[in-house]
Amino acid sequence: ISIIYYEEYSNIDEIIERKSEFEDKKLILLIDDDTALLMYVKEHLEKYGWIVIAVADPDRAINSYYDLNPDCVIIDIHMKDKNGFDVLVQLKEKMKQQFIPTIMISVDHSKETRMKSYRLGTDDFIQKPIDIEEFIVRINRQLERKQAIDNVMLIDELTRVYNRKFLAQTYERFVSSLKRRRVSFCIALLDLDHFKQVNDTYGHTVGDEVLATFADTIRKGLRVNDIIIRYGGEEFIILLPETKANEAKPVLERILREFSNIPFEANEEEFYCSFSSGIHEVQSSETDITRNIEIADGALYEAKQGGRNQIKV
Ligand code: GH3
Ligand code: MG
Ligand code: MG
Ligand code: MG
Repeated sequence: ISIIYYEEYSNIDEIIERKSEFEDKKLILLIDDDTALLMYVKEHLEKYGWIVIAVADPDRAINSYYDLNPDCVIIDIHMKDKNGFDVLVQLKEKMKQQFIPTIMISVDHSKETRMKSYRLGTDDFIQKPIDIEEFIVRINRQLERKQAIDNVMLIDELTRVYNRKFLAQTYERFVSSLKRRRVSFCIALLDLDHFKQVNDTYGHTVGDEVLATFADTIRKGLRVNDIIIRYGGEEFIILLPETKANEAKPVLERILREFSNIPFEANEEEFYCSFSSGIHEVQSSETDITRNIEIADGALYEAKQGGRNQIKV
């Protein structure tokens, strides 16, 4: 990473190539034709723990937008070959329904320029010369807004795990690191056993409690990098990075033991639940998401056929 840090400005290809290394870091795309400013800002922001992609060529930034997938975009309004407003409009088109905060920066902070920026949909406007302390605070505020919006959009309310919308992008990330670094990952499909009976006997509210407890138990039993997704009503998908099937199985078995020992109470009665799971280790020779989920589903089916309350690979 240190190579990228102190270059004059960023090597976009290298950043795309190494993106998975700074997955947990915020990525800021900074577009300005003033390379001295790029260097100055980049150095300060990176001290703050963000990754800054500093580019002087706006078209290059626009063309690599999807690969970079930044958390915040900062655009200079007055550039040699291109108007920052046009860059904003073009990027906004690419962002579609996704929320990515944008900040316009300019020496010209006339009301007209500011109003035009806001009308085109920018989230903030900061005048040059840049006061770096204030700049950092305002960027941070935008990053927090984005985080809050992402959390609402991608998290299932009942179980507090990711919803289905999060699956495709996470899966693609795992596949790209499988291809690049040859590290396998596993998909586990989990489905509560006889859950319809729980609802029928104790009611939907109790069923909801069981679901929430199920998700909590999965969460407690996993590592921080494992991803839990509510795939359907009482069906969950876990993506386990850098994990082989023979490593995933004992993890799931421990979660199953844990969960099946939790007493639930309803109608002055105590009852227990269990789940079944199918695990599949994704291979670089077959990376299609639908196909791989199908294979995990096949293993889940076997677990159900084998009497439920068990894990199959
Ligand atoms: P199996 O062991 O074969 O999986 O049996 P099952 O009864 O769990 O399977 P089935 O797919 O027939 O039933 C799933 C039930 O899950 C049906 C549906 O009412 C219930 N369900 C789905 N989403 C929710 C939810 O959000 N809350 C509650 N309480 N129930 C839900
Ligand atoms: Mg300029
Ligand atoms: Mg089901
Ligand atoms: Mg079920």
